[in-house]
Amino acid sequence: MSHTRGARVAADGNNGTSAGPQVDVVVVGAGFSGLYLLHRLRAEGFSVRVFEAASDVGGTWFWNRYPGARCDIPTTDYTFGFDPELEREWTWSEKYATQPEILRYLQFVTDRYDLRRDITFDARVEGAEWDDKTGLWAVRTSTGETVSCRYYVMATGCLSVPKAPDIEGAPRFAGEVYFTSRWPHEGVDLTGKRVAVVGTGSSGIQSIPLIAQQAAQLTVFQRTPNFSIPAHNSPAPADRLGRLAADRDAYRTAGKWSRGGVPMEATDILGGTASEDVRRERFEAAWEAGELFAILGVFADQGVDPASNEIVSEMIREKLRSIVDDPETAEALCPKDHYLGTKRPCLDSGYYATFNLPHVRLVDLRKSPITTITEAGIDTAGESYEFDAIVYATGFDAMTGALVGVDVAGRGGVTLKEKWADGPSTYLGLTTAGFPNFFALTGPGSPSVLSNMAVSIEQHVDWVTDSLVDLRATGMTRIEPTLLAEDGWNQHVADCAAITLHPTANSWYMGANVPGKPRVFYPYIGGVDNYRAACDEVRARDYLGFRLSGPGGEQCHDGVVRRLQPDVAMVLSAMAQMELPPLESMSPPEARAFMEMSAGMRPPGPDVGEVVDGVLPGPAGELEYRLFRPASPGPHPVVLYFHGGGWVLGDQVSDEPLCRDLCVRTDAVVVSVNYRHAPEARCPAAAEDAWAALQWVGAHAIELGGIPDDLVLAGWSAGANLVAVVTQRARDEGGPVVRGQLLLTPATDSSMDTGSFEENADGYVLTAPLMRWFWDHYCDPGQRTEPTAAPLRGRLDGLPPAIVVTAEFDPLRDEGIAYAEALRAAGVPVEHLAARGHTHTSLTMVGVVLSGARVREEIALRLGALLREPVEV
Ligand code: NA7
Repeated sequence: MSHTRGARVAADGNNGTSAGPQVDVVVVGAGFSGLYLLHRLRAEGFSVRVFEAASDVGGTWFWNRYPGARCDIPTTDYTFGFDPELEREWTWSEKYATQPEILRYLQFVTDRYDLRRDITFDARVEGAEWDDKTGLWAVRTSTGETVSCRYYVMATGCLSVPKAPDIEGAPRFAGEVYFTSRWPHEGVDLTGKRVAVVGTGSSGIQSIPLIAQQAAQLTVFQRTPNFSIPAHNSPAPADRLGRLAADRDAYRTAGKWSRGGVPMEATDILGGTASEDVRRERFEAAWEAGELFAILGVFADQGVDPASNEIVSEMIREKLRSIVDDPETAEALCPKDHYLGTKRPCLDSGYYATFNLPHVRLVDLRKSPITTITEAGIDTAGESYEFDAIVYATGFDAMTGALVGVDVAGRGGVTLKEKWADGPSTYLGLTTAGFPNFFALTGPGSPSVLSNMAVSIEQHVDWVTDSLVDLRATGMTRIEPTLLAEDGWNQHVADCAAITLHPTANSWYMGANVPGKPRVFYPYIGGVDNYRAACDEVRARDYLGFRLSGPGGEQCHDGVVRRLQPDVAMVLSAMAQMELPPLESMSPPEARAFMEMSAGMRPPGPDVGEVVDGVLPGPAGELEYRLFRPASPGPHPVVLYFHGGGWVLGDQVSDEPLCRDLCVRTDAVVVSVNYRHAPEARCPAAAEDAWAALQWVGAHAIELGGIPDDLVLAGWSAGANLVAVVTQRARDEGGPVVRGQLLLTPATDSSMDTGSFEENADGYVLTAPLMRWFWDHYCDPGQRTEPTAAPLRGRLDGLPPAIVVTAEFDPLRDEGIAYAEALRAAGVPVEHLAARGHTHTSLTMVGVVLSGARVREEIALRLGALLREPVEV
């Protein structure tokens, strides 16, 4: 292999005259990502050609030359970090550099690493075809050249294809027309002109104050008001510069392992529970910082909790109202139709104050939509306007526009456009099945636009380059993800988005700005840190989810890199960091005290109408209960609930957040009754108590505010075991009436030898040793096979309908499934809900594991149907 630095000949020694490639790698685009990729690949001895449609390097920063164009990540971070020497040689003049300075920087980088000689400018890549026989790509350019290569990388950026103006009559306008994204290089003089700006995204918001300085009249056409905060531009921020100077590596590492690619101190303060003073203080600090990640991180929960988000949103609106003189204009500028952050917020320099100028006017298109563009200007429903120039700041076909815009044909001639017709599908946001040896940098399914692009780009480039080096070292020449891995990643990307407020917005993150574009959440919102960890893990697990082949052989470690729900993973990792002692290493009283202490730190669960504590008679003394009543007028159906805790831990309040959640979602009275615990009272004491509770609650439904005979039993874990046991007994003893049973991750058998028991023996809170500890305390070995302990071994016909919920990562999963199947076989109506990516405990973590809410909603729907369905009694 030729590893000559900068060689034009492919690494397998071929010059393109025989069956081999002309170059190892073709890269499309010479922006931040294409430049760094070229540098790294070349340093590793690969031959590379870069094609760039523009006449020079720069990508986004070549094209977007509108007045006021700046980066919106501080230059301390929006910069290459791969070479300390480079960092020493370049000093940014401002906190947020202007487009000309960023372009100069990229030109400087290009020259410093002598990159130009491998870049062909003014050459647009129009098509790329994979040949499965030769294992090569043929890349066609607008200059008529076709180049064969082993690997094809699109470094085409996320916001590079301007959205076509989708406004009726646009071509008719006879005056000057400008697009912020294609601003003339020689600049534009708008002095003395009547100018319209259409669009108030980042480009509009950055350019409007400067256009206003020139124009005689400026009319801003706003469809959606956007959140914007002042950039407070200045020299680069002293605190960040100081940290960089003190320890550059540590600072850069912190950026790489941060959520957004910029070192930030994460907060755990929640909007709802913070005091007014704390809220104000945190907001003002973020406003003063003038940084996107600061305003998006005022509270830990503002991206997921509407109420928390609204606190920050309203504070921004207050600021805006205090800046804009005319109250009607101020109100029209106030964003109210989307949550802060669900459309990319802007950083501005004097945007809102611009509307105080006498020659600047805002037209609210929500009130008065554009009907047509005319030869002379713009007609809205209410008025006709005449202009000398129209500036469109109407955005981009983001994330996928540039990728599907090229005719990329993979195996069997299927194009990327065809494959992605219903939305992008990728593995790690970098690769896609059916397109071997193809990589997209900052593609959909990667953090890209939600992150500091500079950091994300370096991570992508390093991952791709390192992979190509690995392939070469092992004699592999093909890499392609498997469908299993890709589907798993798509699911993970969707799971991450689903717990946030993002899917609620009509944003370009959702493809909503381009008519007909599939509505999915395009970027990966799980964080730069988690993304990097996933990519690293794929390599560390020897290319998990990829099929590799070549002269060196073939390999495929198929699998899914992220299977846990993202918030479940976060909780598990936080718990792992606490290095808590295992419960089974404690005595039962110690374990109970520990559980009680942890319960004190969790969110309380939703508000209910009323909470009533009481006692009921049990076989060995009183049993305490706590009743949760809905706010709606009663009487209500009744859910008799038994808590989890392995028959050893817990009481009537230990599952309170879950009980409140059930109460609110089902609009039923939930009565959570305590029972005697082991080892003090061993099996069947708990089941005897549960039976007594059922009889008493059944007989006292009216006093409790319930509807007689409208009762279901519900329980979690050991509590679900008790539900199954007493439901069987109620059948045998002819009452009380039980309309249904909800078994949430139930313990149904004592064998402890199922596949799920083995697979999930460790690491998911309920471990195999803990489960053994529970059984040992609860039940003598001789009794464990009795139906009073192991209801799976009981008679199952004639039981009321069941809702069985199992969690994927739960030792008890298979015994839950077995119970559901056995019930079904016995003729009992069963709804089985398999909670994907959940653990034994995560579904009960109300307000913490947000992904559990979807499952609880499903449960409530089914429970509600059982409760309200008229049945023969
Ligand atoms: P954006 O953020 O997509 O903004 C485009 C703006 O143009 C936005 O206000 C749109 O309103 C508006 N728009 C788009 N089409 C129309 C029509 N037909 N009529 C009226 N208004 C329209 O693009 P930018 O270039 O500003 O910013 C892109 C990113 O670049 C930015 O997030 C930073 O990351 C850098 P809408 O919101 O769709 O109602």
